[in-house]
Amino acid sequence: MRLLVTGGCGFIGSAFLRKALASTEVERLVNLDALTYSGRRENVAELESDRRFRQVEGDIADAAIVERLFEEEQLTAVVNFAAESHVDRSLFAARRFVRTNIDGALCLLEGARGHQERTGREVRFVHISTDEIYGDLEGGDDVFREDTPVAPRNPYSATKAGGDLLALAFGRTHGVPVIVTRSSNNYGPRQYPEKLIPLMITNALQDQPLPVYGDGRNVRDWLWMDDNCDGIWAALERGEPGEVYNLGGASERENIDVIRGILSALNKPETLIQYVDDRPGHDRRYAIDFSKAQRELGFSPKTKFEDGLAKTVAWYQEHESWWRPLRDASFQDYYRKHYGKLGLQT
Ligand code: NAD
Ligand code: TDX
Repeated sequence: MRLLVTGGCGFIGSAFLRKALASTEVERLVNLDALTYSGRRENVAELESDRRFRQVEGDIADAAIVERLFEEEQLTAVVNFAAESHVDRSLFAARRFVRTNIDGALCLLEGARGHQERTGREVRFVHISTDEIYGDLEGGDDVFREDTPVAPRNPYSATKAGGDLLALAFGRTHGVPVIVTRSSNNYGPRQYPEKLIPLMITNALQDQPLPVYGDGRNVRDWLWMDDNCDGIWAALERGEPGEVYNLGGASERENIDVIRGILSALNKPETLIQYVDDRPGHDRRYAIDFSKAQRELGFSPKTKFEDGLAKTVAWYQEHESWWRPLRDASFQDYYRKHYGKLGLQT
């Protein structure tokens, strides 16, 4: 396999790169990453000595770079992780979400299609989507299935839905063997400390308040990032072109319970919890039926949430040098500037 991974300097992409390099099937591994605020070169540092690995700094929406990589590397597969990934940021800076999550996905699909047409060889294309494109579950026992209508409710999920549907359309209209995975919330080491779990851990480690949106009773399903990567790898190897696979963690939790778990693991007081205004358009509950991936890909989420959370807390405790520079003055400015505008106090 001659594989292009995009967004591999981010949280899930870097875990996937480590997994891919451990496989003898991979003859060449190229990581195209624009190194935005959430892309960290240090996340792939340990891989750079492997002669199969090539790191390229560039934008997935740049057609010239994408076409050049297909030519130079004679790629046979793509896994597209690159994205603007934070819902809160999409509330005040949606345009760059359109550029990366829609234009960027389109550019990679065009690149794969062009290469197939020039060489007559197929390019297997796994597009990483999200359960957020299904919208919201108001409670009860309902779950997202692959045939649940797509109904995104915030700018992030709307742009992810755009990329997802374009990918499926390219499979049908242009014969690119596209497979889409839609996973629930990932957690684990190296997640940028703006997302719920690492934000709460790093705030608690600094004895800063933990900002809980609304009543804290919104529910997310949590998937250990390496379990997600196992599912993505199986989709790359064995997924049926044109199909969508939900990947879930079977670990639904209310936010407030996740936060209490973090405080307890760090032996910090619950007085650090601070209820703040709700996120505009805050989805109430996500839950996912991943039986299709179990049946067809042999996927199963192996990591128990409490074990994964303990490992994550320990990682942030031991890797202050990784997260401390990310919690610097510009991070603070970002919160002051934008959260005020959204009516969120932190
Ligand atoms: P992340 O923000 O940690 O990483 C994103 C990476 O993409 C970064 O390395 C960044 O530099 C790179 N990137 C951004 N724009 C780019 C561009 N235009 N060109 C090239 N590279 C670019 O995100 P993550 O949490 O690792 O998410 C990875 C993927 O998984 C995303 O597609 C996201 O939508 C999806 N996803 C994430 C979760 C989650 O809980 N984190 C859940 C479901 C799906
Ligand atoms: O400070 C906070 N306080 C809070 O209560 C933050 C950052 C979040 N929250 C709540 C909002 C959500 O209910 O925690 C929950 C999780 O929030 P995020 O970590 O921002 O994730 P979410 O909005 O659920 O989106 C995530 O899952 C789907 C990822 O960021 C997406 O990339 C993925 O597609």
